[in-house]
Amino acid sequence: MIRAFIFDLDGVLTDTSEFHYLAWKRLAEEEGIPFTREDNEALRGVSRHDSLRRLLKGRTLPPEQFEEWAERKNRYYLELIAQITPQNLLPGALEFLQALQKAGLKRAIASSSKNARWVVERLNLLPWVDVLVDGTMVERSKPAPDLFLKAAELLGEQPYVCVVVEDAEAGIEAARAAGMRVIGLGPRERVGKADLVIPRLDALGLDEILRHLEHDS
Ligand code: B16
Ligand code: MG
Repeated sequence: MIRAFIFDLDGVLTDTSEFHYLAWKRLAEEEGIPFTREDNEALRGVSRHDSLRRLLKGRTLPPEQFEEWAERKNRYYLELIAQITPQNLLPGALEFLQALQKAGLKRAIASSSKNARWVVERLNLLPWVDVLVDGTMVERSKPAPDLFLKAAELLGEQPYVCVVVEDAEAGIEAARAAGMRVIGLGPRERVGKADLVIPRLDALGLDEILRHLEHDS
């Protein structure tokens, strides 16, 4: 029985992952640290501080400098997302939320991002979800299950009736740790550990997705 869907934000409902990449890249160039698109793949769904630790690849910084770098990256990110509108929704995102609402299924967004509320407001998505959980509301970020468990709690549902939609390896791990089924969006190398892998949200209809997930459980 499936009663609720919990969506990741960056990379699932909107493509802010590109803006995260450009902001980290700018910081890395300023500081003379090599940083490629491939390096950025490992940062999907990972919190700001954990991302900076990965970008540093074992190098350490004094705490104050670490904070300054994290804040600088965030400033660059905020500059890039200042112009976000509902046109930045990924194909099928709004339609999928609408189909869920029509089918009487609950909807939440659970993002590691501390900027998630602002982005969700700009995308005009608040009317389509029951619950929004962001990186300011839990201690541990993905791959810990906390964001998804918090979303289930606020939805008033048990984890086993929830389905997570994720684009990140860390997010899929988090959903599994929460005891939820998970749909992976993107290439198998990245999201192959999900229960169902699809290239993008508009690739399958809701009925077909539910059939796949219920058949496999
Ligand atoms: P912020 P998600 C994640 O969002 C991003 O995928 C990840 O790249 C980012 O570092 C993280 O949010 C924290 O974001 O710096 O805005 O707090 O994929 O969980 O929606
Ligand atoms: Mg994501």
